[in-house]
Amino acid sequence: MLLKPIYKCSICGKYIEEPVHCGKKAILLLDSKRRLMLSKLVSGLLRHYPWEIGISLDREGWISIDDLVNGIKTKWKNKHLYQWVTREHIIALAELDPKGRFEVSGDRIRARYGHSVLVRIEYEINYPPKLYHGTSISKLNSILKQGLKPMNRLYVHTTISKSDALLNARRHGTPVVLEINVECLRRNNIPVYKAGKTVYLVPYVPPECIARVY
Ligand code: HQG
Repeated sequence: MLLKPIYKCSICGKYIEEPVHCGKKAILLLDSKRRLMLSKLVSGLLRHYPWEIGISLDREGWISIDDLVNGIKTKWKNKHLYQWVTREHIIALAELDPKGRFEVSGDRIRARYGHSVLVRIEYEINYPPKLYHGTSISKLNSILKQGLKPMNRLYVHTTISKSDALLNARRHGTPVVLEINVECLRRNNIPVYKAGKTVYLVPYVPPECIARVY
């Protein structure tokens, strides 16, 4: 994953990915390396292990941004690497996330998808024309037999972007991209939820709804 640095406009205060804004040099807020490490940590904490920094998510996955910052700086096992973190870094990270991984509302933040922790987020039902899922060739036989299951997460994660599916597949081994027949999901009364910019969640994809294997 390649992430651009995040800057803050010295005139209008907007968070941006370009070093110049409003005709002036902007202030560097997060370089690429810090942005990536903070994004991975916050994703992990809000999806899988909030207790590692002594916080718990509410029913809908929310946590106060101040509690998150404070927990990272005082309780995270590698806290010495994160003493620079402020609430502004968290807000900028969430606002500019390319996949819409995070949602900020007032003083709170939550992950939009990816959870293994039990949360109930109300998503909009949305059946796009096509969906893809990236996985590895070693899992293919089992998937074609049993369908796509959420495994350790609350939902099966799919995407409208074939290239995102391929990127995700590469995480798992020899990449395979599955095309899902969305009409088939609808016929089977299986809901599809829009969770991120390109990420859609499905409780289960039966084998007969897997249309093609790339
Ligand atoms: C596989 C990234 C055997 C499934 C991505 C996958 C995503 C089966 C693995 C998000 C199976 C679970 C989540 C079956 C499913 N038999 N294997 N019946 N059913 N599997 O990591 O979808 O960048 O929990 O194919 O873009 O890879 O982090 O899920 O290989 O949206 O924001 O079980 O993570 O988003 O793996 O990735 P994961 P995922 P972020």
